[in-house]
Amino acid sequence: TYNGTWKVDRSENYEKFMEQMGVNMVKRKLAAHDNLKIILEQTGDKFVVKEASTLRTLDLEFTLGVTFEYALADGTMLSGSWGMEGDMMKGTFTRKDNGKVLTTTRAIVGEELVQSYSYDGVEAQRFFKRG
Ligand code: MYR
Repeated sequence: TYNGTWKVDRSENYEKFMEQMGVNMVKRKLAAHDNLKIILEQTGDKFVVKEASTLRTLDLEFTLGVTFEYALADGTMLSGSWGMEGDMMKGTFTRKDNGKVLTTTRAIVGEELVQSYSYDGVEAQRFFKRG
């Protein structure tokens, strides 16, 4: 189950990923140490997400397979949805400003939640531990 509180422990290639996304250096440096905490609560197909970091706090809801809008911390708007592939969450989102696609997955690996990100040929991962 994805339910629970997840705190980021470490990231791989996240700064390169943000650079590809067009995030400027100052914001990348801040975001690299954002202490991101995600609280996930799944009921059937519906997820409630509470996101808290040094950058912002945000509450949202989505239903698997249903398109919703999501604003990144720098205001970039995405539109897309999450689905399930086996036990893995797979999200496909499109940037509203340039039409490019960002794909992301969430999987439980051992004790960790691993989120992967892919955009324009660059991939990154963030690893979360239960908090
Ligand atoms: C959620 O389930 O947490 C809400 C939807 C997430 C959409 C995809 C998030 C991608 C975040 C990428 C960070 C990029 C920083 C430039």
